[in-house]
Amino acid sequence: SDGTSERVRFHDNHPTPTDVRAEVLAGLGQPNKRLPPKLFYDQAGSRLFDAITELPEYYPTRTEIGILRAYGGAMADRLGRGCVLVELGSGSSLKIQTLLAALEPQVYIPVDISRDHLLESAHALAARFPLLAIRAVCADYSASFQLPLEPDWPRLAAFFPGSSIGNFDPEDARRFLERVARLLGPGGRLLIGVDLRKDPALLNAAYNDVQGVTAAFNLNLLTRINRELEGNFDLDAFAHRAFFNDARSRIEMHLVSLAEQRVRVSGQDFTFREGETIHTENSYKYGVADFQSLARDAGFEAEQVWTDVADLFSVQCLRV
Ligand code: AVJ
Repeated sequence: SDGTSERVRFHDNHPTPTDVRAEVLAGLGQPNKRLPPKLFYDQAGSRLFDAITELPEYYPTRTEIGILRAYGGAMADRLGRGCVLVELGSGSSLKIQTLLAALEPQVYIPVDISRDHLLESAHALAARFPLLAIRAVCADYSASFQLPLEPDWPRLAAFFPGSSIGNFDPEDARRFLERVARLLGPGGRLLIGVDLRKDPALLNAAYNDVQGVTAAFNLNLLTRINRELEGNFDLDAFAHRAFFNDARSRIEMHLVSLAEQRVRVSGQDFTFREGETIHTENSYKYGVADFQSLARDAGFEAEQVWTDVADLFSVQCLRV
C-alpha cells in the first residue's frame, strides 16, 4: 500500500440530489424566467468551466492563484499553522495545494457535493502530501455543515476560494457567512476569495470571451435540459448575453430568445417573446470596503486583505 488510503477517511452526509426537473420547471414558470447557476455543472459544463479558467480574458482564476502563491506564508500565519482546515466546495483541490506546504494543517477536510470528484482528489492529495490526514466530506455546503470533528482538535480555519460567494445575492451571502462564523467559533479564520469591482470593459470581456467558451457554457444549460428533461430548446434560437449591471455591481448572464417561440420541457409548454431572457447567473463584484462591511454584518472582523498589483481580485482573511 502507498499509505494514502489509510490517511483518507470518507464521510458521506448524503446530500439531497438536486431535483433538476422541479428546479427547471419552477424557474421557467416565473414571470422573469431564471435557472439556478448550479445547473451549469454537468459533465460537459464542468469541462467548459475548466476551459473558461484558462481563457486570456478570464482573469479571476489565474489572479487568485498568483495571490495565493505570493502571500501563502502570510496567510498561513493568519490561519494558524497546524490548524484543522475546512475547504468549502473543494472541487479538484487545486488552490489549496498552494497553501498546504506553508500551513501544515493537522487535518484537511475537503467538503464537496460531487462524491467521485471529492474522493479522487482526496487520494491524489494524500499521495502528494504524505503527512496530511484527510477527512473527505460529501455534503452540500450551502445546506449543511455537519463535520466529523474531534474534541481534542485545534482551532478550525476555513478556505472558500474562487469568488464562489459572488453567486449569492448580498443578503444570502451574509446569511451564508453567518453560518460559517458559527461553524468556526470565536477566533476562527475564514480565507475567502472575492472578485473586485473594476473597469466594466474588463468585466464584460471576461464573460464574453472571443472564443465563445462562456457562450457555450451558458447554452449548455439548454442542451442539458433537452437531454435530461426531454426538452426541445432550439439552440440556434437562443443567444448568450452577459453584461455588467453597475447599479447592482454584478455580472448578469442571460439566454436571450431570438424569436417568439414555444418550448416544451418535461411535458410542459413555455412561451418566449422575442428578446425575452432566461436569467442564468449573477456574479457579484465587491469593493474591498463593501465586502468587509458585509462580513462585519455576518459577525466577522476583517483582518487582512491581499490583492494583485492591478487590484483585480482579493483574498481576504476574516476573523470571528
Ligand atoms: C465560479 C461563480 C466564480 O462567476 O466568474 C465564469 C462562474 N460564469 N464564467 C464566475 C462563471 C461564467 C464563476 N464562478
